[in-house]
Amino acid sequence: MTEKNSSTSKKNLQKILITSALPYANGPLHFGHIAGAYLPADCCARYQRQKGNDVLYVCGSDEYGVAVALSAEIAGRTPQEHVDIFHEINRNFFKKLRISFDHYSRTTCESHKQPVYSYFNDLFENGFIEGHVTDQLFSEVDNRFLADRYVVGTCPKCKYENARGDECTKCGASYEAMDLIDPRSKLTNAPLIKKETKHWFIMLDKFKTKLTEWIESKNWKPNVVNFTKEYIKDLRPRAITRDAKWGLPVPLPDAEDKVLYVWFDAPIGYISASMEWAKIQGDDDKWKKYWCDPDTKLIQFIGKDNIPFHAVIFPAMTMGQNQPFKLVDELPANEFYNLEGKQFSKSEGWYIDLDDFFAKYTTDQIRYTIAANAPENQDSEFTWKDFQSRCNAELLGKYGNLVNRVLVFAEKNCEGKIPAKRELEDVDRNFLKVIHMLAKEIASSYETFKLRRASQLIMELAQEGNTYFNSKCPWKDAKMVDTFGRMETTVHCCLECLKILAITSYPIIPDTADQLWSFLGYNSDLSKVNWDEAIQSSLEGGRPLSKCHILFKKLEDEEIQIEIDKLYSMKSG
Ligand code: B3M
Ligand code: ZN
Repeated sequence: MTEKNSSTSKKNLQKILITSALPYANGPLHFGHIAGAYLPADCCARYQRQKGNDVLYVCGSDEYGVAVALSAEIAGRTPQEHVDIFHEINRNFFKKLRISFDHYSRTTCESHKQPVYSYFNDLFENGFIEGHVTDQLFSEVDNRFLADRYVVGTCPKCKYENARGDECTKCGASYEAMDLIDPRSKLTNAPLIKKETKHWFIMLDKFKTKLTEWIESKNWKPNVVNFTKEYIKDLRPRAITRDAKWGLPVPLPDAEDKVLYVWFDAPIGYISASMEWAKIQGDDDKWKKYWCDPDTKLIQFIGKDNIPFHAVIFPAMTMGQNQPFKLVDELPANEFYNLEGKQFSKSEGWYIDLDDFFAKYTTDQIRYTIAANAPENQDSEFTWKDFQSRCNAELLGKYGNLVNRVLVFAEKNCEGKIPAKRELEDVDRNFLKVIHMLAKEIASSYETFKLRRASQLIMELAQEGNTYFNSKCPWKDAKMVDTFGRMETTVHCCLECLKILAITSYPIIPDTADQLWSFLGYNSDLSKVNWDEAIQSSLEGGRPLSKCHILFKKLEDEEIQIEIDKLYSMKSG
């Protein structure tokens, strides 16, 4: 099989820069995060690499900010100790899920400072950052200013009483802590007073016209575009500094004890991660090839709560600084992915123990379940029953079943080799046409970030194979000399279907696809096989197949019931 750096695939090589939101290194991640910004991005990266495109996929831990400092304080650790722990835990979780970052960095790394300060200094010199003395919330008990997550109070919008200092978990409003009604300290519950302090603001209002024009050209999901347009209507200066210790110091003389707001430095983390990647590649400037070329396509995967920062604030910051950096081209923001009707929450005992999960189930089982039910246009959820039926009825019943019956049959009746394709009947021609059409449709689903659709089509592909195999009854043809050739044609066409199945399912279930690829007797690395070339090239009759084994095991009702009982007992415990 031809590999991706052959001459044909080099022609329309597109540079694609993919990012996933940088997760805070202040707690373990769960499948809800994976469904929002990681699995969809990983499938996109894998697919685009298969298409022969030049992909750079970066991410990293978001390590500064008040949320991190607060949870470190609660855990009795220094912020650095705290992020060291969760950076490692989350990195391993991504590995387990086979998220194929080209680089996973962290915002406390050395290479992060320079681009952040260069953004800040440019914006400052260009008149887009201004300092103003304002009232901020001060705790007399603790003798310190408290910001963002250190503050709780009543939401100015929906009047929810336990709203966070920077956003309301109930109605989703985002605001400044000063806007809260009856602000209190999250740590001591003490009431807070207003006290004057100097802060620096990014003058977002100055970008209004430019942002409005820019957003017009975007063909994003309606909810993303509508949210963004609304947000742009009411753009006001926004504080980008905090009275805090944990964070990057504000690079100005009169800014002692002040650090940059985490949402100022975090998105620049996409750039610094790329810089760090380039260094590791031994070519310090290689990142510019992606970030500074207008022909690069920048695709940023995020959860819906991050839309304002990626659709408005970071683009404004980028417009106001001096480097020719790319603005986001595609922003596939996903909705939330819950657990049996409620948000995942470790503290409330509403979660899935991951060590336990991976001791029993495979990465592909969860990847497929999430993809098939991805929160693309509305919130969706993981339920144990859905997991069971995706694994049993789809992965095992359709995909695994086809793989197993075709390969076992070929082993027995075709000496374990790919049989030659003999004379085609209408039914064969039709089958080949349908499966090649499905391959095209799957490609366009990946192209447009529709994982639900891709998963569904993959199962249709497998089902077409099962139906065709049944309808041709190759076991009957194998018994007679004059129909033996007909049986060989059937098996050949089924193997063609399996080849397409391996290639097209690889972005979602890479481990399974790899195995299927090797069952088909290939020793090439499927991740490096060119999508179009491999789909178009015909199978060579006579080439040996490898021994196959069972791809998926059945999940029994009893074991799923145990999981459900455990979830509810953890909750009540
Ligand atoms: N750390 C927020 C979040 O996890 C965040 C994203 C940063 S992306 C630059 O919701
Ligand atoms: Zn609210």
